[in-house]
Amino acid sequence: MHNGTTITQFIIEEQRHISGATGDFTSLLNDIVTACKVISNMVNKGDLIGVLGSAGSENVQGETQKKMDILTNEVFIKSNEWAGHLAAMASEEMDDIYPIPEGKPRGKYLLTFDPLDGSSNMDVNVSVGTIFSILRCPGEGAAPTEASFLQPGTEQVAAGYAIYGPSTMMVLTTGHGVNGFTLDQDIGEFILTHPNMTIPENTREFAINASNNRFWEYPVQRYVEECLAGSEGPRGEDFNMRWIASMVAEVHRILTRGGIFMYPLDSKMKEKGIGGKLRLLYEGNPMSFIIEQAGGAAITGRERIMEITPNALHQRVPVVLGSKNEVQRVLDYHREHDAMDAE
Ligand code: AHM
Ligand code: MG
Repeated sequence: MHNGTTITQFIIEEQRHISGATGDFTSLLNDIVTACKVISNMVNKGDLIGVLGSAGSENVQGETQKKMDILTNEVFIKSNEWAGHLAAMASEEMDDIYPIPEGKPRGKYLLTFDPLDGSSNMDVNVSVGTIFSILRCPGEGAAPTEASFLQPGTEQVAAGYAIYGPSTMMVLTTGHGVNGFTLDQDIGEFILTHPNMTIPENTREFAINASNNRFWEYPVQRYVEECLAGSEGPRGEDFNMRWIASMVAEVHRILTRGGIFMYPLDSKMKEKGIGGKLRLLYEGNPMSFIIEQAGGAAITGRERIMEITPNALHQRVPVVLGSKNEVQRVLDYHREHDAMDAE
């Protein structure tokens, strides 16, 4: 018998404080949790069930899909389409929105997700994760369209991620702080192990794919250069660096011990006409909600990510998130640079 609080118990108790809660939301979260348990099991079995490697197809963003991208997308749809809580879903792995099919009850929420973020890490057995966000469907029962999803991140009702690492964890916010749960494989339940996760305001650890250095804008180059100069540079302190190429793992580290994560805008993206690497609806917004709820900050470099009104389902944004004071510094560097440019 475990003595901890299960994620279901936690959500039910949290919802009790919300007047007018119907139980719909609790039940939706439960279905998401189930989907993540199924994905955890698949990730864990790996090549034993032949799920590694490429699927030979491309997603809407022209990225090669892994077999697991497609399979985990399917798991999320099957787990969440039947119960009547959702009006539609949107995923990094689907070109268009997925309205709840005819014949199934339609609910009041929208779900966006990246079913397996960092999936290129699957083949090398490094942590991957699932990211999700819940919005209300606007328009009082009207059929959902792509426009229904184009809401700023400040409208999110909940966001979370599951990380499939040495242990499987679920980290969740409903706008009242951030809590982490660890999957007890023996009983198949997520148990509250990390209540009230908070990010230290200061850090001496940064994460960025430094191979893109020559393509970055000056403010990012300046920030990283100063970190690298360490105790001999203007910061007067040595910094540590990490790059896992798995945003979920990166964010999880920051929630655990602080840090700053950056996937900034660069000249290669500008040439391609895209606004960043990471997607606003499936990665930027949910992670920003979690980071802010844990006391951190999340910006594009120039503005708060959650205040952007999306203009397309698969819109991409630059992402700078983590410990508040470092994120503020990156913002200041962009402002100084832009002000000089304007002179
Ligand atoms: P994905 O959703 O296709 O997996 O891409 C997102 C991932 C993030 O998890 C990670 O931070 C980034 O891509 C890594 O990019 P790079 O390979 O350029 O370092
Ligand atoms: Mg992703």
